Amino acid sequence: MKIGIVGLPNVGKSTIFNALTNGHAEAQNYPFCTIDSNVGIVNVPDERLDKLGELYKTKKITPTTIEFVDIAGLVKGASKGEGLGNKFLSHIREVDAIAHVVRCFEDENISHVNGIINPLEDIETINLELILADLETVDKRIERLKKQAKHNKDELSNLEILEKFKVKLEKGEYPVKDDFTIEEWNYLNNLQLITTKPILYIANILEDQINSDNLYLTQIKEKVGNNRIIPISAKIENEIAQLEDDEKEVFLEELSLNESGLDRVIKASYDLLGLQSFLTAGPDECRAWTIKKGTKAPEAAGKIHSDMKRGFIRAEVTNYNDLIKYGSESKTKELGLTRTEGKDYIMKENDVVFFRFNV
Ligand SMILES: Nc1nc2c(ncn2[C@@H]2O[C@H](COP(=O)(O)OP(=O)(O)O)[C@@H](O)[C@H]2O)c(=O)[nH]1
Ligand SMILES: [Mg+2]
Repeated sequence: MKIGIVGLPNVGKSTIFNALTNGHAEAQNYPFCTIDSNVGIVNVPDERLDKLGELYKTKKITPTTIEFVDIAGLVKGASKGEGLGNKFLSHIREVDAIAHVVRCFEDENISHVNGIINPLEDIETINLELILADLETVDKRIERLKKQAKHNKDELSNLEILEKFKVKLEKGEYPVKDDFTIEEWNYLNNLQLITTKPILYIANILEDQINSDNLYLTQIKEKVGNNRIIPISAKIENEIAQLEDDEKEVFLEELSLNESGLDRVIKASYDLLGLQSFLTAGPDECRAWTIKKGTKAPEAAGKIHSDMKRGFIRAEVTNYNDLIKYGSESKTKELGLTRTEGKDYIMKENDVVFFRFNV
């Protein structure tokens, strides 16, 4: 899974990217300092793995990962070639979801492209560029479909979907899933469009306002909805990223936070993308694997190895909480809490699984 971090220059994208990846993307006070997109792989925090590790006495803990890309160069007019122009667009097309960083911090030493902090206008500016980019893609495709529809009537219904989508874009409205049927949305989703990708907004706010009401934050919440916005302080996150795990907890407690903002970003991204994880556990390794919600057992087995999918026989499934509660697999088996599931089983959150397969 790949998430692209976008936003106007100097909003804190690279600072957040660095904190997320502990990496080396440059964070500097220049609008276009990150010319190439930076890619970083991040572990998805999962305390269940540590508990399973204790239970199975293994030190090998392998969390599942998310890839973040720091995408620079998005400014007003970018879809027409301003800033880094269309270069950013190809990077955004490749991601599964967008994390849109919005500047809510005031700092007179750090310039804002428009000279003034105005999160709502910033969101509009970026979203309009994305809309314009999609409008171009859609126009081209409509032209092509019109020609094809003369020979192939099936394309007529696709043409209708695209026309409906285009009407939205032309009004400057950001398309939302609810305006389309599932079939329509699925079709649109396969077209490498940008505005159909799930979006999460990250409000970068001042370090001393992280626990208080922030006017900007309230404004954004009203605009995009409560569950789409994650307030964080890039400065604090950067400090947290430098700490060891036990120091981290103390630091978070001092700030009256129970989780780092980045952990919240990662978890929210999971929800946003309709993803969940399942677990495998044993003396050799305890590991989390990412799947889409609704994935069936053989498909999930295929995440581990294609042979496991091909030769799938059954899955032995124990709920993580049962396993922790009763302390061992033999106990959950004895109590009938370890179930045998077949190929139509839909994986659930908190499943600890052992797959049986033929080679
Ligand atoms: N005061 C303050 N400065 C920040 C914060 N986040 C980023 N900055 C600074 O703003 C400047 C631009 O940040 P950067 O991450 O490079 O922005 P980008 O252009 O969006 O990648 C850098 O000098 C950062 O140190 C913040 O939360 N508070
Ligand atoms: Mg940057």
